[in-house]
Formats: sequence, C-alpha cells, structure tokens
Amino acid sequence: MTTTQLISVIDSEGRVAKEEHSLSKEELLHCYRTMIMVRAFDDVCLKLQRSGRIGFSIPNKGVEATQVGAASALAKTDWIFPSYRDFGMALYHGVTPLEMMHNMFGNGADTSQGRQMPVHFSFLDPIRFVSISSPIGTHIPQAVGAAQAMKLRGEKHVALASFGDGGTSSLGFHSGLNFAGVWKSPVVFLCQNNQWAISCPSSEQTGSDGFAVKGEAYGIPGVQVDGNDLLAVRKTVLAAVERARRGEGSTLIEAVTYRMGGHSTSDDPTRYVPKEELERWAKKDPIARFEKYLQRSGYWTPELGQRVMQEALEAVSAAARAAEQTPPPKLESVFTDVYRDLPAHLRKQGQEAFELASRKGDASAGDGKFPL
Ligand SMILES: Cc1ncc(C[n+]2csc(CCOP(=O)(O)OP(=O)(O)O)c2C)c(N)n1
Ligand SMILES: [Mg+2]
Repeated sequence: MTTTQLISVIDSEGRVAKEEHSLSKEELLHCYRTMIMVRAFDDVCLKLQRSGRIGFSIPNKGVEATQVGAASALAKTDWIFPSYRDFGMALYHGVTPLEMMHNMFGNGADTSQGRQMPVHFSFLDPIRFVSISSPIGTHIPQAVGAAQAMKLRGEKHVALASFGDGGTSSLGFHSGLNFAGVWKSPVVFLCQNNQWAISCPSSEQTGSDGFAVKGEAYGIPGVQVDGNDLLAVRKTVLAAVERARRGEGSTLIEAVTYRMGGHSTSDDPTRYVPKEELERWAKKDPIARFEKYLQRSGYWTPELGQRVMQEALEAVSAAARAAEQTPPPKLESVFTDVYRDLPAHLRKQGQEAFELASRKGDASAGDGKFPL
C-alpha cells in the first residue's frame, strides 16, 4: 500500500514529539559531521572547478539529510547503487575525503584510475559503493540484479538504489521496479525528489501525484518522507531495509527535498529556479534543522558548529592538495583492469604505445601536447 502522508520526525523548530530512534549522542554527531563534510566538500570542489584545477563537480546543498539518513540505515555489507549526488553515503561509512579527491583529479590513486568523470566514485571498502553511472537510471535494474543474486545465494544483504525525480522517467526505473515487484527482491528504491532535473521542475516530470504512488503499479509499497529530516529518512529507510531482509520485498521511498544549488558546476540555476522558491526551501535547510534538534538535546552549540565546519574545510583542502600532487595513472593502466587475459590485438597496441612513449615521452598533465 502506498502511504501519501509525509513522514516527519523533527519539526521546523527542532522538536521531536517522542524519541523515535536509538542513536547515541556520538552517532547523532557522526551524522551531523558527515552532513557538514558533504557541504565542505562541495565548497572546496566549487573553488577547485572555478580555478580550473578540476573539470566538474556536483553540489549537494539541501539534500544532505536524505543521503546521510539513508546511509545510516544500511550495514557495511549492504550495497549502494548511488546517483551522482550521493557521496555523503560513502562519507558516512568511512570513505575519506582524500579517497574522493583522488577521483576528482582522476589521478593514479583513484579507484577507477581516472577512467571515470569526477564525482563518479566507486568503493568496495569500507562500503560497497558501486561506480556511479552517468546515464540516468541504468543502475536501477543493476541494483535489482545484485539484490536478486544475494537472495539466491541466501545472503541477507540489501541493495539501495538511489536516483532523482528525473530518474523515474528512465526505462531503468520501470524495468527495475517491475522485476523487483515480481521477484520480491531485497531492494530499497530511494527516489530523491529534489524538485528539479537540471532545469525541468518535478511538476513537469510526471502526471502522477508525486513519485511514491508509482510503486503501486509494480506491487511495491510506496511511501513519502520528509527528505530534509534526517531522523525521518533514517526511520523510513530502516523500515524498508528490515522489510527487505525479512524477505518481504522492495519499497519505493520518495524523499521530498530540495536542490539548493545548481545541477552541476556547469549550469546557472538563477536562469530557471524562481528566487522565491529557493528562499522558501532555504528556510527548511536540513542541516539547520538538525542543529536545532541537537541543540535541544544539549549536544550542539554555535561554537561546536563553527569548529566542525572549520575542521571539515581543512580536511577537504588538505585532501585536495594531496590529490593534486598525486601522479596521474600510468600509461599501462590503459590496458589493465578490463580483461583478465589481455587479447592479442590489445597486447600489440600496448607494445606500440609503450615503445612510442619510450621514444617521445609520456603525456604530462597540462602540457596540452599529445606525444605523437
Ligand atoms: C539517459 C540519460 N538521459 C539524460 C541525461 C542528462 N541528464 C543528466 S542529469 C539529468 C537530470 C536528472 O535529474 P534527477 O534524476 O532529478 O536527479 P538530480 O540531478 O536532480 O539529482 C539529466 C536529464 C543522462 N545523463 N542520461
Ligand atoms: Mg531531481
């Protein structure tokens, strides 16, 4: 059954009607620090991009509570099939800013050896964070396939597929939910309705009343949660995860939130986002709301907030400096990691490339010349 009533726990003043979670002070502060780290990472990446040191980044301002609340409901043995706006999930589980910065610079320490775009992270440890896909929605059936494989093996792990309101218009969304509904796969579908798909408002994305109702057609319960309320997201995702682990199948969660920045560093949202709309949502900032809640609980002061942000900015800036100085992937990496046994024609191409590089030198970043 689809629930159309928005689930929330923390009100706009930081009040909680009754304590609905079992998180310790340290766990709550870990959620808080992670959200601040996401914001600091955004901030530093914007400066790196504007100064021409990285090519691209994706801002997360406004959606931090959805990412971190959802991640907090997962075990490290679960699998995350993320969208490009989800790196807070990796940070929550212990991926470091430096590991992420290696990807932003596409250097030799990057897990994908510079083959992916910036922000397209992949990690196996400490969380199973599957490589982010640029094509919208392709990871949704992949998550279902992985979940189904785990089910067939008798594992009790869950896959979380996270995507945007725009992602619900992809073929992958429909085929993924259809398979999951038929098979009762242990998947949590997290639709982050941040109101925009680049410049397309969610009101023009669908004719249905929100996105949670879409589960109904596939036999999957849908539920709407306040995505700017970390505790509500955690509670809702936890219920879906437990349901999946019990073998009862998937849940479609629509987290209602707001993208307070641009789509990426490549666009100018002031060209299409109404100013009043942004101002309305800025008052619902998920971090400010969580701070009010923490303050009421006696765990937060403005001084602590400033210190946490300062430490996060320093950590991310240090990571950026270290990643920028890390050498690029080696030429031979072009020929590794794809085939277990390299086919003969690629071996030949590799030999030619190495021979050429030994005569003419390797291409170095920024020299603008190709060594041929
Ligand atoms: C198959 C496909 N079509 C179009 C695009 C171009 N594109 C990149 S992001 C995006 C918008 C996605 O919006 P949404 O799913 O709401 O995610 P958000 O960016 O809001 O987090 C589009 C259309 C793409 N990457 N892949
Ligand atoms: Mg969106």
